[in-house]
Amino acid sequence: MISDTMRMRMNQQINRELYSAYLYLSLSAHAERVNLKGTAAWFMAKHAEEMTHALKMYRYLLDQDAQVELAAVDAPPVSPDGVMAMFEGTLTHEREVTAAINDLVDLALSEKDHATNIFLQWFVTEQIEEEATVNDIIGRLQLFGDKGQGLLMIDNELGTAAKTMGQAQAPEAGA
Ligand code: OFO
Repeated sequence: MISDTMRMRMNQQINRELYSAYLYLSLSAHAERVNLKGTAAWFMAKHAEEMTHALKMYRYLLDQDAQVELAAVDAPPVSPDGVMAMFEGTLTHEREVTAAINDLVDLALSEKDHATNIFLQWFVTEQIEEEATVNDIIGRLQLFGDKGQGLLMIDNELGTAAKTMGQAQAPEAGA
């Protein structure tokens, strides 16, 4: 049993996770259109990850006999030009998600809601990893360049990373 406030806030977080999935799907499409296939695959894998985050929360609410209330998902912004801007935007977004997760943990603690607190710890850890991964990509873009050979190398790395990140891959062009 969770409080009405927690139910409402968890539903808002489901919406935020779905928005994240939508944002990364949009970035994947943009990357593919500018021929960054590895980057497109990486954002597609991120899209799949965010869907699993939303579904974890969805499952938690149902397991707590709480209502799932799906709201409209905002449209993502027009994707920025340049791979650096794409990853900087991703980092900014993930930091906002981290703050939202931390707020949820604060609420769980203030309500002495131990079950939700334990449930949310997985997300706390996940956000550390997500921010670190994106920070690392930005660092490599700064080091090797976000154009020409440096970008080609990093795009290849992102394509390889996408394979280990999950099931989802950017659909083959023309498939
Ligand atoms: Fe769901 O972790 Fe990113 O947003």
